[in-house]
Amino acid sequence: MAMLSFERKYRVRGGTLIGGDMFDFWVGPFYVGFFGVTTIFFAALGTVLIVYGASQGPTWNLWQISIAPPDLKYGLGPAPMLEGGLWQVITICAIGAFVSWALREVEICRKLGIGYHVPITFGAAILAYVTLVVIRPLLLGAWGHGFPYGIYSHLDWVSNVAYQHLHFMYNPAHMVAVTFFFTTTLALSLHGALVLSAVNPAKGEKVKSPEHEDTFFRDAIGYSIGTLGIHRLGLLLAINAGVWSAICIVISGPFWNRSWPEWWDWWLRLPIWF
Ligand code: UQ2
Repeated sequence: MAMLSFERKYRVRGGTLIGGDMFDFWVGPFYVGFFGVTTIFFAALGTVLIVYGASQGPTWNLWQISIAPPDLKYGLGPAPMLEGGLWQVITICAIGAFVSWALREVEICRKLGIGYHVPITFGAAILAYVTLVVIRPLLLGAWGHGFPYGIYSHLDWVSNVAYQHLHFMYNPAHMVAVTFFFTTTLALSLHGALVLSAVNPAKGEKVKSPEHEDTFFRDAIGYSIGTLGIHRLGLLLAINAGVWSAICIVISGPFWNRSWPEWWDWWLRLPIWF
């Protein structure tokens, strides 16, 4: 790997959160650390359990394999392995692996003396998942409210939950989340296109500088957010996409159990109409 000789300079000791020097080593290009070990452990165990669950199921069709959560009758208690218990253990493994990965990112940030922006932002994605399979089921009183681990089955779950609220897209937090997802793609496409345009000048010309990038947008729309600004904006948009996703699903059921179109009755009830 070509970068290795260069990276060796940044392979600094320390910055670990747990275990001191014990796990402070690399395997090839990869930093391990205590949380590298726990990531491997949870990811491997979770994967084995998914394959075991599939082997006990009715199909090997990749699209149809599904590890379902327990029946609602088990409430917040443990379920027998083949009746949702596997889903419960796999969920623990998934959260263990995701959080381990985030903490391994934190250790790498500490080694390099850089900010924690990457693990914090990954944390927004973890929050959205944990909201779906832990926080909302806890609030509703049964693990059976989590979503099944399968390609088609999780899509069916989304469809069913949406119809339970008649029109899920009338959920105002869902509207905000979708808007953040779309704006994230807009910002990244603008940014990616702008950077590539600057580094791909006409044949024989030198690569262009950020002043050219600023000038393009000042000419086009009278405003440039700047080279640092576009990354701040991207981070803000992406984190909000994850956080509003979590908000829109956690309020659906626990805090609003009628149809989402009905929520807008406050608008029709405004005294300005009569
Ligand atoms: C910019 C800039 C960049 C960029 C982009 C812009 C030189 C390389 C894409 C333009 C972005 C603007 C005007 C904000 C758009 C707002 C939303 C909500 C999408 O000015 O500085 O740096 O990549």
